[in-house]
Amino acid sequence: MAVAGMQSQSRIQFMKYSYILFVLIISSCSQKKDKEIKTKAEKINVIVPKFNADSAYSFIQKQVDFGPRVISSESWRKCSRYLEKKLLSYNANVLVQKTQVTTYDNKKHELNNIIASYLPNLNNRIALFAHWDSRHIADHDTVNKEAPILGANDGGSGVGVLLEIARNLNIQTPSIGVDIILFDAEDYGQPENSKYPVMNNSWCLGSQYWSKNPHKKEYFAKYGILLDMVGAQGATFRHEGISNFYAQNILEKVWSKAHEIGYSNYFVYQKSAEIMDDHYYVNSIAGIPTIDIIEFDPFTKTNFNKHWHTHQDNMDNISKETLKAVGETVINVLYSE
Ligand code: AHN
Ligand code: ZN
Repeated sequence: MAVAGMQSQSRIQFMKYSYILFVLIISSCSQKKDKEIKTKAEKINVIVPKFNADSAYSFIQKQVDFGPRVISSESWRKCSRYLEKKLLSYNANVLVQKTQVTTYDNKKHELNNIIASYLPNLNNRIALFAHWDSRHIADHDTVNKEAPILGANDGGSGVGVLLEIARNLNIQTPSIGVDIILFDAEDYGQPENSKYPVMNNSWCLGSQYWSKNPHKKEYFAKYGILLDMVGAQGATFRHEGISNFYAQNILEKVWSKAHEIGYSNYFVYQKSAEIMDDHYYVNSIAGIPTIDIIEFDPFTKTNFNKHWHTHQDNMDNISKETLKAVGETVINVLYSE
């Protein structure tokens, strides 16, 4: 009896231990599974920070409040300092690249390219561009043609979107390096019927300088996105000719992201003419494949925004919905890398 009792006791003990072992194996298996699912989910669902259009709008207001940002002017100087400080406050590495230029009207001007870098030591980088100066004349207006413009959309909007992206880059580190490059003197180009002798390459002086003298030796970015006139109500963007020549795959990448997140009304799959803009020099001199997201208006003669180079390019020309469409698209592209 005693032997038989012991036998049944040890059988019970054996069963007990095998049960514990069984539970342990099962739970460790399911833990492993959980982990696998989590890493997969983390890879698929990258958390994209929220682009705030009110914030982008306020950054445009701030620039416009300085007055026209015409190169070498007092408003221009104040705005340059504001942009530098703002980017520093978002913990970027900030560098102001300064030089002197002679414009088509034979004047000497100062030029400040403002460059903000995130994760500067990474080789895998994306460059985001906009111009921060505003035009010295209103040559497409009917009145006050000689007075400088506020350039809320033309100049202000691209910078506003990029400042809001900088605010987000500071909150959530992306997996690639990002450079935000604000070109100066894009808009001091020679007007039509100018009394001065024709000057080639009179536009985009800041991007020409930077493309020949990048802020860092051997600087390279795998691609670039230029934002120009990205704030007007109902704006549409097409596959601009120069972008399509140098960086068709980047157009595809950006447009498909825009469609994926619901902005097909803004980003139209249609080719448009070549536009001389900062990206031309970034592509042809610096060799960085770069696209231009620039408004295409089918109803104007120039195909630019209806208030282009007029005094109506003020805050009334800015729509938060458009800023959101562009900002969310670009930010989603960045965080999908
Ligand atoms: C042309 O006038 C052909 N390009 C000028 C591009 C531009 C001016 N973007 C903003 N302002
Ligand atoms: Zn312009």
